[in-house]
Amino acid sequence: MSEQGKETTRPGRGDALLLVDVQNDFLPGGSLAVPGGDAVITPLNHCIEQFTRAGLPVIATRDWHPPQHCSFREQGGPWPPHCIAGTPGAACAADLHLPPDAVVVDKATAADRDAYSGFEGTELAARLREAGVRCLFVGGLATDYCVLNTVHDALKNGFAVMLLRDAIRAVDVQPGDGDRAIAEMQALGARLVDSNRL
Ligand code: VGL
Ligand code: ZN
Repeated sequence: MSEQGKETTRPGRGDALLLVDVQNDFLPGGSLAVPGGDAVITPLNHCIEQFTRAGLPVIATRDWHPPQHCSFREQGGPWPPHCIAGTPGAACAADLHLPPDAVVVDKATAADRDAYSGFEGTELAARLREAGVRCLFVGGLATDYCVLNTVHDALKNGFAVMLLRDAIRAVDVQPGDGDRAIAEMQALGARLVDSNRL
């Protein structure tokens, strides 16, 4: 596990990089664009390079909804249609340098249930344990929804969390939602790290 406050926070054995929902629909021009969402890509590419160089796992979650998903407004949910499985909007950002051996975990795939957490209804926890992962470096979209819920469940499942503070962006439906989510994740035990420390 890496320590905060050192000159660098070099990832090592037991660490993995978790990229949350860096998908076209959450980027500028997408159907549920997160303000400034594209700003996560450069810092995440730096992290990918560091983890890949060290031979450490890189995992990407995807929001992966059926066309009539319950979270869509037409179905009475809060969101415009987004991340419909197999569509260009659901694809990971083309300029995110996902390594070919990255593990991709799809979530919220059932029409009648939403899942903001990458751990909900997936094999993520089991896959991480099998790989000997103890600490997750987490970045992506959106701070106040899928990042928050994924970090919550990571900690609940016994993983340490390093939150990549410059590599997350919030929807901010209410102003301050993103900042409150960061404070909540810290209170739960996540530690903040800047990607340029890696
Ligand atoms: C997300 C809203 C709806 C997210 C997913 O990835 O944070 N937000 N679906
Ligand atoms: Zn969604």
